[in-house]
Amino acid sequence: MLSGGVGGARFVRGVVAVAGAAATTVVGNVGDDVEVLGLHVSPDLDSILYALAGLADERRGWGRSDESWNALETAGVLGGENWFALGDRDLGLHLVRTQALRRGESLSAVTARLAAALGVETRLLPATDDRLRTWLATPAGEFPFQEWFVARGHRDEVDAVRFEGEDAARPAPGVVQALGGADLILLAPSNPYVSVGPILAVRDVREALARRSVPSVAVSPLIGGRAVKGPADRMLQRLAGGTSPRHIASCYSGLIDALVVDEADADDLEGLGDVRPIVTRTLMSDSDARRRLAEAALKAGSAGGQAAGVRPERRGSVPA
Ligand code: FO1
Repeated sequence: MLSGGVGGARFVRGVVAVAGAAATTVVGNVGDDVEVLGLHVSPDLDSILYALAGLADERRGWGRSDESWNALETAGVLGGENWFALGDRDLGLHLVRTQALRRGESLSAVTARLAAALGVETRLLPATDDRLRTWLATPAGEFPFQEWFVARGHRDEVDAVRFEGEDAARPAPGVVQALGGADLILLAPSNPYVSVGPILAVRDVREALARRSVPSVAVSPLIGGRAVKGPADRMLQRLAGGTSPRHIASCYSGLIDALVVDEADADDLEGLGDVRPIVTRTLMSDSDARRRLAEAALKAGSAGGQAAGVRPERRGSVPA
């Protein structure tokens, strides 16, 4: 599964509940990684880690539950950075990760260690160990992802998205092998531009997906053309020309065989071409809803007879 943070992490939990931790590999976005107070923060990897470890703040969708903010408050009083809310519990993870990276450990190696320490059995791989950063061009100038998203509250319309480092970025160890050996590939209901986009900006990852021999199923992050949270709808409107299922599918041209959309979008399924629509309820309001959505996506893949180039012997082999 390719996944961004908040919505992606919820979907990852559903997939793991249905398919099992050992059967699932998650490739996470690192384009919104940021250095704050000298610490390396990987928000999307952490949202997935915390979700799978049962430590996530479910309402916010990022950071940890039962969080306190004493260190951040002190940093603010002392004139340090406090625009990016790092909680006390969360900070512990950033300290360990940053120290490991400074010692020369790769992001994928330290992520695996953190996952194991938190009891997470699902394999979580960053898309790349190399530096890859998302930048947004807006009428007010170009901003790194978190400056646009958090500091400016993603209020600026986006004219273009750029991935610094994409030419040199190689997939992290295991990513291409996971895609090549999968029974099914899922694209989580994450923002196609800034959450899945940076993963696909790693050339070898995109190429592995383009030459897949198994079904690839994306889940739309929009319901009735609107984002549940965040700027995905505004970005699609401006960059793709609309917020219908076909506009989502256009972000993944040649990379998906089916698109899971909400019932609210069922009347708007024209223009999908070869992409098979699967209509279901996509709002992940609780664990049952997450599981139902995961089941629909897994079923879409295992019944993927219309997918071009699907190896027949691999169909239907997804554990459920
Ligand atoms: N999102 C916010 O809107 N404001 C924050 O202050 C903030 C802090 C933060 C700290 C750690 C972390 O793992 C995530 C955090 N997020 C925050 C979420 C994050 O910016 C975005 O949700 C993702 O980068 C987009 O997927």
